[in-house]
Amino acid sequence: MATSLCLRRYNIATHIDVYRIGQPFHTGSSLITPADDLFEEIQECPYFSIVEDHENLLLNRTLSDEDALIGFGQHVGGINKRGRRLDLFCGQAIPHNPTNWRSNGNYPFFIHVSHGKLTGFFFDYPSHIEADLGHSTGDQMSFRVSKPRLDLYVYTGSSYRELCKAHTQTTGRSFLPPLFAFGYHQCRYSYETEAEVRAVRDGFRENNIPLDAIYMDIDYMDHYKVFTVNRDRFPDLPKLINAMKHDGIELVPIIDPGVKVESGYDVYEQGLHDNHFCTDESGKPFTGAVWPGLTHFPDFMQAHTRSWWGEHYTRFTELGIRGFWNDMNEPEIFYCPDELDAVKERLKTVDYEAFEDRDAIDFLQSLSSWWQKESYYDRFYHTVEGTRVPHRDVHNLYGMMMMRSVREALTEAHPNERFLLLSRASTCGSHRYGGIWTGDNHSWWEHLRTNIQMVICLGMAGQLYTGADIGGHCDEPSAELLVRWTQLGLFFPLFRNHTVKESAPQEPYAFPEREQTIMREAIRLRYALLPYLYGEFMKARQEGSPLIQPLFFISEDPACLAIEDQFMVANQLMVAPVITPATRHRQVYLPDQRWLHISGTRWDQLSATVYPSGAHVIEAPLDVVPMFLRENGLLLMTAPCQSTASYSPEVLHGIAYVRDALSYVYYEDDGVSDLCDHGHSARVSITISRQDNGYEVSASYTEQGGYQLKARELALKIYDFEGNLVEQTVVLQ
Ligand code: MIG
Repeated sequence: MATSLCLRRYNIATHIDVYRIGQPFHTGSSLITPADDLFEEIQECPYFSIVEDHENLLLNRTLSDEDALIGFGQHVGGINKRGRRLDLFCGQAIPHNPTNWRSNGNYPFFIHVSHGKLTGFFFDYPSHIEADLGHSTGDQMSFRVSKPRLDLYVYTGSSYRELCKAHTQTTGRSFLPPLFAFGYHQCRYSYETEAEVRAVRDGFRENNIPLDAIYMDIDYMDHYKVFTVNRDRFPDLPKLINAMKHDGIELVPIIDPGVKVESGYDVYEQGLHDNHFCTDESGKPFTGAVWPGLTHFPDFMQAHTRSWWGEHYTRFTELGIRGFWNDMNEPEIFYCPDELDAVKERLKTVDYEAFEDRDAIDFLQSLSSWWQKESYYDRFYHTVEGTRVPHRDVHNLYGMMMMRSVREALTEAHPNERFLLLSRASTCGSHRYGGIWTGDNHSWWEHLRTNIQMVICLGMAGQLYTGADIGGHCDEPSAELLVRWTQLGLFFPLFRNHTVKESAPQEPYAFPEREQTIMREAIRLRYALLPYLYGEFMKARQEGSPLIQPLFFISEDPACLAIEDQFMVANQLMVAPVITPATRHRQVYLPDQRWLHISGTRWDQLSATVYPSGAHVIEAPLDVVPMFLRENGLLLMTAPCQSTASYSPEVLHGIAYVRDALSYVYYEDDGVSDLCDHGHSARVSITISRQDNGYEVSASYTEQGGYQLKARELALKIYDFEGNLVEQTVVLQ
């Protein structure tokens, strides 16, 4: 082991230090990467022992028995990943199994909890990190970084929220999603024709199930050529887009980065002509194969390529499209043509008579080795400011740079407008450009729990707009599983049902009356919760703190550290979803205080019961998702609409649980423009305090930048500490 390390430190702010090793690549994940000359050389890092091991860097730290390691974004392995191994290298990660150490997205941010002390770490590093979180040796965590250069951010503070804020101070705030992004979305691989898309619209509208978006998967394209539309299947896309908009539904097309090699195809020809593609060893465009067959991959590390690529999206936005999902951008590569050719050649020489031979059997077994080889990542290069950079060295940035390209182009083409951008691959900092879906999960009950854990850890890393494929991507859910998953998904920003090719229909209306009714009410509950959910998302975004939080964010009760199947939606509402089959009860842990248990199917017929702190078993019939409102908490709802296009929360229905006094700030903006970032929004400050003979309620609002508050009235159900109800209405004037 060599120890020629150059280790330096710079103190960015009281609670943020950066430790720099060698000359790190400027990833763009961090917005505050300090210049080299600010750093002072030091001998040791107080947090890790750091050694160079061949080409790698090894960072080790001893753990005490009860230390927790919390975070790491969407990797499988719980909220507390102590005892796990992770491979931080963006990759297609099917299935989301406990021993699948890869993930589509990479978030090397975590919080080390040790004897009540919290320290946050962010490895600003664009390639492979192997994290051993006490897996091989129970009392050691270690990180093996593939090159000896790195910026390690260290955050200190006394609360989880402070550390998360420090991380968003470093990596930026979430992008601004449009209001329609908070509606219910329906997807499948694929609605293949215009007629199918219309049928989905009809299915939702005829069954009175709210819907805001229908996704178009790869079959809408002409031979999977990116930025084309198959005219046989979608003869008049502009007309379809308008018809859907008329019904309050946005169409969201998929975009894959691979560009089909086909002479005469404009995207391919332009890419060749202007050197937009990643290059191989010899400097020619690198060829891999994905859905369209042979493809080249845009070099998103180049600024001119980013603006070229992003501009193509305006082909759709000019027709009214307001959202895109960007897939396959780890990038996923099925194969390289020479490997397939080699297999074909060998097949010609096979002596079929000799198939009993061990050799022949080995050969047959080796036949799939050409598929998705990791070594394909060693075959191409990016150009970064005139220098050739091996893809592997910047691998984890590909998805983020693709998103950056789209976001920047759309901001330029449509200043002030909001777009929903989703990505499959991502890393720290990606959230500035768009949100993510958590990749190809399965219709397994286990993935409900995984869904909660992923969304929580992503939010901690700043990635607020997330959700899993509801119902599961691979396989088919039972009616019960889909019901429970819909009841869970309704609390997460991306609320999207999606399934794989050739699976059974997974739209809620494809299920029997009983389950369909429950799902309709669950989706309506989501729309009813929009005043709370949307407002809290925007507040979380402004503060740079998570929206969906584990219980230990709001309670110091040490037992909360072990609870991974209950969560807070902002600071007022706790949810304890049912995540196991044939279950009609749920164990719930209520920390610190009394909670108001809210239960029911219809949003406007919720019952409320007071529970003391502690462990409880509560009833959770199939049509109920257990919710709890904290002491002095307020939950605002409004009558659900069929689409956010007609969202107008004039009457805010509040459930309040008042011990002595509560204060809450409700937030509203136009949902479509970025004017809210320039003060165009309204806030209502609500206080409710207990008096000898009832409550004193005050609600005063401020409108800024010319925005006019939609809310006109507050209709409150106020529960006292014992659960007695008083109704009170306040006009906002
Ligand atoms: O290799 O476009 O995660 O949501 O339906 C599969 C087809 C490619 C993976 C995405 C999934 C999408 C599917 N895609």
